[in-house]
Amino acid sequence: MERTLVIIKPDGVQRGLIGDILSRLERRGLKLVGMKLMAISDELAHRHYGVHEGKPFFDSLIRYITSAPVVVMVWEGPEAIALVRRTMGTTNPQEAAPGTIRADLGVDIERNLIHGSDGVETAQKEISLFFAPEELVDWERSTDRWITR
Ligand code: D4T
Repeated sequence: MERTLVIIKPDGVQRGLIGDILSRLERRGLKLVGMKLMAISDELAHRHYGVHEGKPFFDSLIRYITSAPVVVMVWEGPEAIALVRRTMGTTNPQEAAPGTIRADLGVDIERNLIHGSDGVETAQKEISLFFAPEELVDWERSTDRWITR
C-alpha cells in the first residue's frame, strides 16, 4: 500500500474543478486519508519545489503556486504514486493522453492543474511537508473488498 501527496493547484480551485479532479481519483478506487484547503506560503513553495531552483520556469512556478488557494490531499492505495501520475497525465497538458486530468481539463504547462508525488521517498517527504501526522486518518472503507482482493 502506498500514500501519495496530491495538490489541486490554484487554477483547478479557481476554475471550480475541485469536484471533477477529486471525483476521478475517488472513482478510480483510491482512498482519501487527508485533505485541506490552504494557501501555500512563499517558504513552503520554495521547499516543495526546491528541486527546480535555478530553472527558467522557477520564479513563475512559485508565483503561480502561491497565487491562490490550493487543495492538498493524501491518497492511499496499491501503487498509488504511479496510478495517480498516470491519471494526471504528463506534465504538459498539450502532450498528455486523452482521458487524463491534464489533457481533459488543460492546455498550458504552467497551468497544469494538479501535482502528484513522483516516487516513494518524495511522497513521504511531501506528505510530511504539508500534513501533521494527526491530520491523516486511518480508516476502513466498507467497499475495499470490491476494489482490491
Ligand atoms: P508537478 O511537480 O507539479 O506534479 O509536475 P510534474 O512532476 O509533472 O513536472 P515537473 O516536476 O517536471 O515540473 C514541476 C512543475 O513545473 C512546471 N513546469 C515544468 C513549467 O512550468 N515549465 C517546464 O518547462 C516544466 C518542465 C510544471 C510543473
